[in-house]
Amino acid sequence: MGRDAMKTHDQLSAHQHEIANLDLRDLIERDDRAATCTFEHDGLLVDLSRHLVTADTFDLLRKWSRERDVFARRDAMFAGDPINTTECRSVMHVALRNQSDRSMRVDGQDVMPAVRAQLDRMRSFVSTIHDGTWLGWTDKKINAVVNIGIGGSDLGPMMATEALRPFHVRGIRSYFVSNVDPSHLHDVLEDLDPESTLFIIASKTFGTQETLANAKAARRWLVEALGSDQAVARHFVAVSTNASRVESFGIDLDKMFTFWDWVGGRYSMWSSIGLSIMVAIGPSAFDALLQGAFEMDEHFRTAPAEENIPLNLGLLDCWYRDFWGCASRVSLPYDQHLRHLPAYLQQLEMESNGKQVQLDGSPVGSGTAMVVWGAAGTNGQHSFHQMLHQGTTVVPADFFIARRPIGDIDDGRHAMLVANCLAQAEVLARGRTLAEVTNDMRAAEDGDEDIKRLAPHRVMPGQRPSTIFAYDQLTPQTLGRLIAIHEHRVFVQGAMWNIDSFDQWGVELGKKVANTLLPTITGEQSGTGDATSQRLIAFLRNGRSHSSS
Ligand code: G6Q
Repeated sequence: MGRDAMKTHDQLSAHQHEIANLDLRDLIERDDRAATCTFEHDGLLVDLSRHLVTADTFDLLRKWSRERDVFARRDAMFAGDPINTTECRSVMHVALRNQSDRSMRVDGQDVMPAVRAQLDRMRSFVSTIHDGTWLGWTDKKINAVVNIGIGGSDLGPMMATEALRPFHVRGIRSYFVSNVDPSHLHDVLEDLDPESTLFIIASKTFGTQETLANAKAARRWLVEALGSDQAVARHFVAVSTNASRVESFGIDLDKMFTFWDWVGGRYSMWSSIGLSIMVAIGPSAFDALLQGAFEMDEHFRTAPAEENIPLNLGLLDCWYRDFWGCASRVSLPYDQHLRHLPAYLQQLEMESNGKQVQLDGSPVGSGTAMVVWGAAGTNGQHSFHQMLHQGTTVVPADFFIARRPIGDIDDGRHAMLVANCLAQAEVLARGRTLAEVTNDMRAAEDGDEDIKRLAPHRVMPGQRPSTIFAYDQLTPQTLGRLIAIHEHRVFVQGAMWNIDSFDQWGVELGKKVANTLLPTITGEQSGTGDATSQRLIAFLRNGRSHSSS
């Protein structure tokens, strides 16, 4: 860290000590709260009023971000510079949703013609599925699409497909198989008719063990049912960057949709990895998804620091991680369709920023990615929210809530959803003091003995920060905006910590070691793995006792 940044860091530390003594109840009532802590972008409200901050906090955090050159790094990303330094790659998922006529360059080459060409191929293919000109091997119309992929080739498409369920094209059901546990594919195939099922094999590398094993199993299932290898051509398409592996798997290249090494797996739902999303919602809704993301790219690229939503969100994350010691953040969509959002954000943030060294290889010297977790509300209220309210750890919370549900299905329950969402945020921030609990108990005519015994258990500490993301309806455009905000928020965190947010060496080592252990587990080889793995393999292969082996 440079000297200036160090000074600002010290100022922020001192400022944190001052803020720690302020009551969030008072902060919330301050007149400047709406001006300094709420951000609105075309119907999307990001409310940061319930954070442990003052206007000075934001000033200091933004100063710190100037010293860490966050906007310069952002500009380098948009310019196609190889900011993924450990893999020498550009980071250009923003090109995938560029709706302007600006060129986007990687190695001096405008990638927009290739991006648009792939999108056109996807649109034509999806239209043939929808209008029934693409038929299965026995000339049946396709009515089920199974995306086989894992990690970035699964979580984004699955989250978005589920989020946009009200926009699904009728007559096609979507399924996602990721786990190599045979039960996953088995349970999905159980309900499907091979004659009308299409598989999308989604893998950037086309070398991921789980995906290839599941794809082979799906192909066996299909060929056995339809009685011909040739059926594969009508029931399998691939999405990948690796044409030769796709071909050796047995999928013709005219059935392959491509993307590029400058698209990271967890940033790839906007590329042809989003084919399953497009099949589910149709090309124009997919365009709206891209449009929403593009709007946020433009906002992130051009909005001044004071108004920049991803910047301020990312800075707040660093504020809690670096100065309050918060190790986790909870994601609480009060929107059933966003129930997979926490898992998606978990990968986005933890895989991107779960790093320990800076770009030059030296230790970061502070905490990095928080543990991101969560579940849809109101369900979580009947479970882990207890810990959020009264546990000993402060967990900043993100709430997501729509102004109105999609379609004509409301009978007053949406108002309950809103009430619960706002109530949770309020209780987390305001808590319940001993005096308030005591008064309530007196009003309920509880005896002194009971009050003395029970009141401490009912006290809520409060002072627990949260963000509200409020939007009109969960449309494709809104989803695009929300996801792009989070991609850029994660970018800001990474820039502040000076780490490479776009590599994933931990994930890759895991893949490699699993491939090394496999032959010992199948019995083709022996002795791979460390002593503990070998004992466990003996137990798992033969049922021999762990200790006696
Ligand atoms: C994402 C990660 C990882 C990856 C999967 C699947 O950023 O690198 O989650 O997406 O391991 O990889 P393939 O798409 O290559 O099968």
